[in-house]
Order: sequence, then C-alpha cells, then structure tokens
Amino acid sequence: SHLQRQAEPPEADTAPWSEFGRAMQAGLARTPRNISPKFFYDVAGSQLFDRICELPEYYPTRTELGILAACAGEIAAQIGPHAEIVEFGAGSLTKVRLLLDALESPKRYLPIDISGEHLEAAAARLKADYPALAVQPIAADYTMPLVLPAPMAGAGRRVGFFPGSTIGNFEPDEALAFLQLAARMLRGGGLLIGVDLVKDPDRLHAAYNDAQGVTAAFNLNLLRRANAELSADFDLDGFSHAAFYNAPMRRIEMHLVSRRAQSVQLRGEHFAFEEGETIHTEYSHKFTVEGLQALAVRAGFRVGAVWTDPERLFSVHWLVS
Ligand code: AVJ
Repeated sequence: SHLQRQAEPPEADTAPWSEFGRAMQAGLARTPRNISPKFFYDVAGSQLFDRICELPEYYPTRTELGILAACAGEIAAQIGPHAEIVEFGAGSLTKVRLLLDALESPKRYLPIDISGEHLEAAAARLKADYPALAVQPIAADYTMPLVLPAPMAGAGRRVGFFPGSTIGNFEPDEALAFLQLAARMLRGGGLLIGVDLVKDPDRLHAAYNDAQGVTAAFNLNLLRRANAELSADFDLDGFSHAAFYNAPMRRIEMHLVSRRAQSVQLRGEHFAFEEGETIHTEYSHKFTVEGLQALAVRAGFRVGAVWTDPERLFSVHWLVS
C-alpha cells in the first residue's frame, strides 16, 4: 500500500490543467527543479514499483511483511476486537490481510486512495475473501482533511494503517501535518505505521541502485509518462537515474540527471538543461525509533509498542490517539 500510487486515467494534452501537467510545468520552472514522487504511480510506474518490492536489494517490503506476520498476535492484542481499520493510500491490499487475519472479528475496513477505480476493484476482491467484514473504499486524497463515516454500531477502536514507510516521502513538516491529521481522525483509537530505519549507508544505497536497474526504470518512467500524457519531448537516453544517501538529512534522494546540455519542450514552453543539471524526484526519509516516536508525540499521539526485525532494518509502531 503506497501513497497515491494508483494510476489516474491518462489525460490528453488538450487538458492543460491536469494535476500532473501543472506540477511538471511548475517543477521544471523552479530552481532547483523538482516534482512530487506521487506522479511515479501511473499503471507502468505501479508495476515497476511492484517489481522493486521483489528485488533482492529492496529489503523494506519483505522485512515489514515479516514483522507483521511475526507480531500479528501482539498487534491484534493492542488493537482489540471489532476494530475499524482505515488504510491511508491503500494499494494492493496485501499487507492489510495479515492484519485482518490476526484481528478478532474486525468490523469494517475503510481503504482511502485517490484512484477510485483501482480501489473499487481491489476492495471487491478483499470483500469476497472476508464476507463478515464491511468494506467501504473512500476515493480521496488522504493528505487533505476528510470526514470519515460515523462508527458502526458495536465497533471497537478506529485504527489507522500506514505501512511501507510511505511517510518517508514527506518533507518533515508534511510528515508532522499528516500525523496531526491522523491523530485527529483516529481519536480514541490509534495508528499502526511502518517506517524504514537509519542503517548502513551501503545497504541503503544498494536498495535504491539495484543491479537490474528497476529503480532506474521507475525513476525514468516519470519522463516517459510526461511524453505520453503531456506531449513533452524528453529524450529518455538523455537523462540518468541518480540515488544517494544524504546522511546528515537521513534520507535517500532520487534525481534525474541531464547527461548533456539539452532543451526540453513541454506544452510549447522550452526548458534548458545544463549537463549534470537534475530534476529532484523523491525523498525517502529514514527514521530512528526514538525520532519517529518524538514526531508522533508532537502530533498528539501517545507512544505504544514498537516491533522490529532482528536486524533492526524496519519498524512498525503502535501509536495511541
Ligand atoms: C513507497 C515511498 C516507501 O521510499 O522506498 C522505492 C518508494 N522509491 N524505490 C521508498 C521507492 C524507490 C518507496 N516508498
């Protein structure tokens, strides 16, 4: 499940106000250039991300699944019976199954995602496997305040689920704002959140510079998408993938680097690139257990249990609201 990873329907270049188009145009006009990682996730980008999750170097997905499987009983005990689970940026709906299987008669599942169509299909499949569970997908941008339906009669705690270290994509102030929003939304319940931990920089570097080049393809897919949806003329061989660990900032940064001086056209506007000039495409912040807990407390949560893997690569936190 990942932040806004679902595809939006491609919009013709005659739709000048598509969100992607506006963001790309504004991002190219800025210095330094940047674009939000949420635009990675068109259909091709979502498929590339699924391949990333399977890579030998990309430990987060399988490590988090391992933690959820190993600690499901303890997690379920914290959450209690008849819970209502609200998932932020629900993707494949695989991780939540581990949770649902462990919970005592979960009452309702409310997956929130901006891509309504994909969400409906995934929710229907889930519903078929959990006939006793009320499944109510919500097509919305969860970084904006939204009103959740009233609790069902007899419902237990309302619990947020935010796995995958998706919070790492946010800038620190955005992460705080999200947690504040979640704390308000989940009052009387809690949040189960997965975050990637600070570790050996070589391990981090390898996870974002895989040998098969899938992460590079995922990054460059943004330019392919701009060409396809916005009639831009990015030369895909003219840019290369760069990902590095910024240790003082505790984050992986991904960029697209111009391999030569060149000009790119987007909707009649020309953007000049010098050799080596970059478009920043993603931050992936890494946390310490204490750092995440301090942020959660600032946002209005009370710190509960935390589960990690034996290598302490990844952590899953129970935050009480
Ligand atoms: C889905 C944001 C958690 O930051 O590790 C994976 C995205 N980018 N490889 C991450 C990603 C490059 C991923 N998140």
